[in-house]
Amino acid sequence: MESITDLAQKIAQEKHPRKVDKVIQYGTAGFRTRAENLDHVMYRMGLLAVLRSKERKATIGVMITASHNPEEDNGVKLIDPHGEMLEASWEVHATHIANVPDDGLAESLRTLIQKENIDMSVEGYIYVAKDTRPSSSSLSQAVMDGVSALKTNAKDYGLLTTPQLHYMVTCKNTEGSYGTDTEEGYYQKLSSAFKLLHKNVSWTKYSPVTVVDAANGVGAVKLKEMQKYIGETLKITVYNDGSSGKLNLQCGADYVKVQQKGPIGCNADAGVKLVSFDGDADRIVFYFFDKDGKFHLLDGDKIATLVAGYLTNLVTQSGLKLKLGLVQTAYANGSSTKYIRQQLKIPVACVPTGVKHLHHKALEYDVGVYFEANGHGTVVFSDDAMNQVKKAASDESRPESERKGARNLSTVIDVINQTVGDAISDLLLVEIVLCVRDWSLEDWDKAYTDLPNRQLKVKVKDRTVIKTSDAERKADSPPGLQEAVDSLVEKYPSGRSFVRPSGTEDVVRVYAEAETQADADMLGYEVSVKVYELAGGVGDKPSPPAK
Ligand code: NG1
Ligand code: ZN
Repeated sequence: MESITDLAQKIAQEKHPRKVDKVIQYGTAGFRTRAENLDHVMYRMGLLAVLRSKERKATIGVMITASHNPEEDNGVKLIDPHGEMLEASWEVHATHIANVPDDGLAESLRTLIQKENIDMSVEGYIYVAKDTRPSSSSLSQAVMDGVSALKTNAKDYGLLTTPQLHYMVTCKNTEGSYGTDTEEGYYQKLSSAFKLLHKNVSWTKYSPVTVVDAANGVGAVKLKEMQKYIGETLKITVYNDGSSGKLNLQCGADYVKVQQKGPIGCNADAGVKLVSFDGDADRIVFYFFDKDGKFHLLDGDKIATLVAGYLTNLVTQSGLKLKLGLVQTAYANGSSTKYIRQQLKIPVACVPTGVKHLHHKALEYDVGVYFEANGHGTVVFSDDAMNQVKKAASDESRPESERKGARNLSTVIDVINQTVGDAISDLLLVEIVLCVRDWSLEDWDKAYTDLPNRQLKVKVKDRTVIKTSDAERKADSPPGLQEAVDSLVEKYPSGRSFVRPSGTEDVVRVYAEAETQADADMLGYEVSVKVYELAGGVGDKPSPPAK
């Protein structure tokens, strides 16, 4: 009799053969490449999700998206039981299973089952969702085929934002204690808490009107849905909503952050609160134009400081002794780090790029705020902190002011999607803080001034020749590169620069900041040239900044 793994291989050969030889890696955000090369990978990730589910004895999520990448790309990532990113050791399994030749698939599955000691009689369960890319439907079907090849059931949510799927997985695996694993459950939980916090606050400078560029992605659909639950409390206008433009093309959080300008279709009056999501709505940035038409960006660093400042106040008010910390990456603007240390006086840690590193570090605090400069981030509360807050909120022996602080804290927790960065949830969270503080975006922006900065990409033959340490702030190889960067940095007041291989694109990223934009641009350029020369640049040499 044919075994189940042989059968899975047969289906792979017949319906989802591997047509590309190029090895694909499970990177910082799962597999990501041109959509036409992903069918076999999707099928195999359906298989792998089942094995992970049986091994963990829990529901596993599979999200089909390539986030802020162009529409032609797609990708897939697995979501572990508590809504977190797939464990690193399984990333290695994922890479192996995705790349093995068709005729070796059954054997590889058996080896994995044995290695991880998986009890195949355990019933697995898979949650699947996708973004709005044209390729997502058929790729999602390939995942479903993989799941059913191993005789396992799946729930296909259809379109969801990435953070919504993380949320569903967590709800399911906590048997509802985190929330209800339906879209309605998600909107209800977040919007009720939001409305409660917004109630009875009066303002003069805050504006409950927000204009959102949804990157022509899934966030548009879901934000419009959320608006129905929020009602009049916050008036959201959505554009770049997929009705005409292309996904992530000249729009979205990544475009706005990297280009440091508004997206296509953006023509707002001075001071209007503007927001961009990315293609799968796990990133958010805010911005506005001042009276002189100058663009002001409030990125992930600014969101982190705003939220951390607010939570610190609530913690103090509640009288609870909770340790709050903030986590950033090397991309965090130097001014933000200085502001957090000197003004907010909150401990701040720096970790390598990639949400899993930030999330993991944030869990070390009672209240861990983490944000990448690009706008991906959230807040995590330890179980103990959540219990303390809940208890304090109704503890009659505490003064009313402390109970009020704890009550507010407890409600804020429900606005936050703790499982992963979530543009919709972060939007509501920021609105609450701005409203309570009675701040316009100008007021928020005044907290500190970003050092001018520049992000560049350099194409090299093999980006893995660049090895980094010290949370990616130092390049240990190729030889001589770090020394070259150091001596360039020295030339510029407040200069800082680092290089690292991207985990999602075949490029080396260069970051530079300095006291003036011209210096940041020049430093970025000079470092790019060094990368090109010392790390095997291909194609055109980096070109100098336009004068
Ligand atoms: P890479 O391509 O490894 O730089 C980018 C972002 C990360 C993270 C991932 C996942 C920058 C500089 N890098 O990673 O922060 O968000 O994508 O989407 O923004
Ligand atoms: Zn994204």
